[in-house]
Amino acid sequence: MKLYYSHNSNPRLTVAVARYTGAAVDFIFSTPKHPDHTRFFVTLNPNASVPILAEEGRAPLWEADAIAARLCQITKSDLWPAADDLPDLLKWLSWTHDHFGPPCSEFYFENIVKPTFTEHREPQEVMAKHMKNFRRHAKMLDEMLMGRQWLIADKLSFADFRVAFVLPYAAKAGLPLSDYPEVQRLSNQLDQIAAWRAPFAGLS
Ligand SMILES: N[C@@H](CCC(=O)N[C@@H](CS)C(=O)NCC(=O)O)C(=O)O
Repeated sequence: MKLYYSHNSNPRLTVAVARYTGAAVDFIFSTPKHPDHTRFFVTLNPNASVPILAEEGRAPLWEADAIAARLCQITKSDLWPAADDLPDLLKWLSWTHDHFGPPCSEFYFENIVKPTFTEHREPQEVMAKHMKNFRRHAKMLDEMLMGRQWLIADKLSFADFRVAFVLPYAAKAGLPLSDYPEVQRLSNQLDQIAAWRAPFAGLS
């Protein structure tokens, strides 16, 4: 079973899950957007993006959350919450994708990805709008974390991994985590877990 990954946020999430669950995967460092490589990657994922999980006898699986689900299924890991807690997991996945993730991704793209290929920067007022959006949702997450260690059933789960997908990059992205002490705490707690803190250890 191969996990095609890069060092960006969604692949990082799946490498962390693979490491955490101990799934027997071969990690394949990938550059799917490289013009010489895209043709191969679209055969695995029509979006030509990573992560992709290629498992013998099954269609290649793309989308980080789906790959996390599959890795937890294979390893029987309780990182994927039990049936009773699935609605809560879906709530946090949906909230991250629709609300918290987009402003995080704007900063990630502007300050981490864009400098690798262009000098163009968004006008300050555009980034200020994204910052307002980030602050609104970070405040909500901060409030939701008060009085609980983890998001679901006070037990580490993939919900914590997903909402935190961009937190390891917060400093470089310019996200003011320290203004949100509970979110900062979640990030610090996750950093106690080697698979999360250093998912690429020993890999290219
Ligand atoms: N919705 C997809 C997003 C996949 C995606 O956007 N992948 C980006 C990295 S985050 C990618 O392949 N970029 C090219 C690269 O990393 O080389 C998921 O959850 O997996």
